[in-house]
Amino acid sequence: MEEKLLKIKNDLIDALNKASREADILNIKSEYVGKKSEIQSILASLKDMSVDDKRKYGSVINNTKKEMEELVNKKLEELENNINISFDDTINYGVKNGSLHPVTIVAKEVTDILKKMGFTIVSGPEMETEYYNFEALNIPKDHPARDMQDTYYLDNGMLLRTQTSDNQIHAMEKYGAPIRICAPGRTFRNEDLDANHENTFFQIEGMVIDIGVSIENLMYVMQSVLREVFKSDINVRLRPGFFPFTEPSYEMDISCVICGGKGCPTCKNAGWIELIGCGMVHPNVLKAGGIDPDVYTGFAFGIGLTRLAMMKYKINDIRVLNSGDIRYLEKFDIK
Ligand code: FA5
Repeated sequence: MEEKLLKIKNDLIDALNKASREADILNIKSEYVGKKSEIQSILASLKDMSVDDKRKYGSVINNTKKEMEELVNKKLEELENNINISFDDTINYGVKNGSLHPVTIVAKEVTDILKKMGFTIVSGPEMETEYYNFEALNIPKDHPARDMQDTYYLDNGMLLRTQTSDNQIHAMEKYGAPIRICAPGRTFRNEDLDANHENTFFQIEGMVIDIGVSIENLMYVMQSVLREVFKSDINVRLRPGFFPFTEPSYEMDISCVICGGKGCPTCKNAGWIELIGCGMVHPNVLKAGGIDPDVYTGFAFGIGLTRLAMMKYKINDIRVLNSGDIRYLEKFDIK
C-alpha cells in the first residue's frame, strides 16, 4: 500500500513539474485528487477494510491525499505570483484622453447660464421648411433678406436651416405665452469661407415673451452671458441692425481677441467680430406663433456659438473647428 501511495504521489509531482498553464494544473488536480482519482477510490475502499487495516492504512492514505492537494495548491499559487511579477504597470501605452469640442464646451456654458435664468432648452430640426426658416419670421418669398442667408435647398422642397430662429415659431406654437426658451443647434449657409465664415456653424437662439418685456431685459441677459463665458471684462459694441423678425434690431460685436482690437486677418482688419443678432420680437412673428402682440412683448437673440468658441479660446481661423484635425485643436489652450 505504501509503495502504491508513493507512486501516485510521485506521478503527480512529475505531472506538475511539466505543467506551466493554469488550465493544465486544474486538469491535473482533477485527475490526481478529484472525485474520480485513484487516491479517492483508495480512500473509499477504507470502509471495506478490516479494522486492523483501517488502523494501519487510514492515516497514511488520508495524509497522502492531503499532501497531494497541497502540492497542487502550491503550484497554482506559484503561477499566480509569477503572473503578478511579470505585469509591468509602468509601461506607457500612449493612450491619449479625449476632450470635448470647443463649440460643445461653450454651448454647455451658455445653456447652463441661461438655465439658471429660467430658460428651458428646446431643439428644432436642421432640415426645415421655408415657412419656419423664413415666412413665419416675416421674410416672405422674394424678400431681399433671403439673400443675406442663402442656403442649401433640398430635392424634397425643404432646406438646411440658416438660423436657429426657426425655434422661435416652433416654441410659440408648442408652449404659447409666457415663454422663456433657448435652442442651441447647427445652422447652414451658402457662404464664401474665410477666417470667420463657415458654411456649417452653431448658434444658440434665445427668446423671452411675457407682459412688459423690454430692451433692458435683453441687454441684461446678453451682458450676463458674455461676462460669465469670458470671466473677465471684454469690449462689446452694440449697433443698429436689420432683421425682419425683430424691431428694433441690434448687432453685438466683440473686440477681436486675436489682435486685441488692432485689426488682423481674423477680424478682416475691423478690430471687431460680429457675434450676436438680437432685438424685440416683431408683432408679425408673435402673430405667426399664435400670440397676441397687443398683450405680449418679447425679445430674441441669436449668438454665434462657433465664433464665441473662437474668441474664448483665441482660435484665429474658424475652419479649424470643423476640420476634425486634433493637431490644430491641441494647439489652443482649451481646458
Ligand atoms: C441671425 O442668424 C439671426 N437669426 C439672429 C437673431 C436672432 C436676430 C433673434 C434677432 C433675433 P446673423 O446672420 O447675424 O443673425 O447671425 C447671428 C450670428 O451667427 C452672427 O453674429 C455670427 O456670430 C454667427 N454667424 C453668422 N454667419 C456665420 C458664418 N457664416 N459662420 C460663422 N458664424 C456665423
